[in-house]
Amino acid sequence: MKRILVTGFEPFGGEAINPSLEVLKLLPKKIKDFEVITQQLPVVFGKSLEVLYAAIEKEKPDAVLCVGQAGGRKEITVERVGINVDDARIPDNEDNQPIDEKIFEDGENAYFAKLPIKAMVEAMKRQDIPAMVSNSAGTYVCNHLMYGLLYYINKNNRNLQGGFVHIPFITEQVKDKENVPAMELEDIAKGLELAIGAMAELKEDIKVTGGTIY
Ligand code: PCA
Repeated sequence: MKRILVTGFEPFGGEAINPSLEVLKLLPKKIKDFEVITQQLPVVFGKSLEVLYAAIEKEKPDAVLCVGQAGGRKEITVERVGINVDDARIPDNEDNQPIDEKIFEDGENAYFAKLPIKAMVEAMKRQDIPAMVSNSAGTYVCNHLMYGLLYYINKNNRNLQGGFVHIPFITEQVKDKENVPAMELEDIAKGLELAIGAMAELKEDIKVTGGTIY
């Protein structure tokens, strides 16, 4: 059986929870022909990647899907690209706040996700889970992790499938916030299961548009 490593982040930015961590608890142990392994990561530049690399070396997965919270987004967004820059809007959980620093000096400017991103989005939308392709994972710890994963894949293990999914706030996080979109945790879990199912079935992506003007 193939193995997929799915990661989630600890809370950050003043939030009590991070849905990316909560959702790991709801994922089935098996999805299609993937056995699911989960890993919690710190919201810390550098350290998040160290923990990710150690988990990859230990578990030797066939695929890695990293998940993070993107508060304010309405849909589950499958990220297309990771870029070689850290530019932190707020300090991370250990008070690091890099500004315009390269993640890896010897890395490309950007790496594309090694995932069938369109097929993952379509699998979710078909079951009425709001989903779209995102063309920017930002410049905080999530982009740092995505870029670092793809750097690792490009340098060390080209057979590994890997990429990143951002998820919205869940309903309980927006009770005291005005006009901030959210999804039910159960729907996010269902969406991720469908997206991972598409990863299990496809190496090549499907041809549908994921372009946006903004
Ligand atoms: N979201 C942050 C980092 C951790 C998380 O869950 C981000 O989008 O960069």
